[in-house]
Amino acid sequence: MNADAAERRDEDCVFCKIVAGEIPSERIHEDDQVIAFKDLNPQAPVHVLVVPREHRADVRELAHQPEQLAHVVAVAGSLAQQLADGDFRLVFNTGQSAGQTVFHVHAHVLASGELAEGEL
Ligand code: DGP
Repeated sequence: MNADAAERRDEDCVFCKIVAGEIPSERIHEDDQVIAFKDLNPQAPVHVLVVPREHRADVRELAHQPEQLAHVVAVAGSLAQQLADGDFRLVFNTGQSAGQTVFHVHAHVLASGELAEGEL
């Protein structure tokens, strides 16, 4: 874990534990700012969560770090290109009444999973 993520860790947060490797996940991307892994309960053929390493409750808090927010969107786009035809839905459930259940900001990347033209 990088130093910033360690500083911003919430001991009770399931996604902080996934970031730290203490809970297993099917990771498909990681870099110094974010990790991405398959959702436990997929709602589409491709359903990946892009999660900043640093603990922030929701996208309203992440908006104070615009570079990190832009990076989340860029990673979502490149995963949709890699895993589907490039088109995707990007969902940030924000707040309990909007369906947020894990209060560590994450972007749901939902896509059809169809291969891009020319692949296999
Ligand atoms: P939300 O409702 O927007 O807070 O979405 C939380 C998502 O996180 C939900 O679709 C299920 C997923 N999830 C919760 N716990 C785990 C876990 O331990 N592993 C994985 N891979 N996904 C999880």
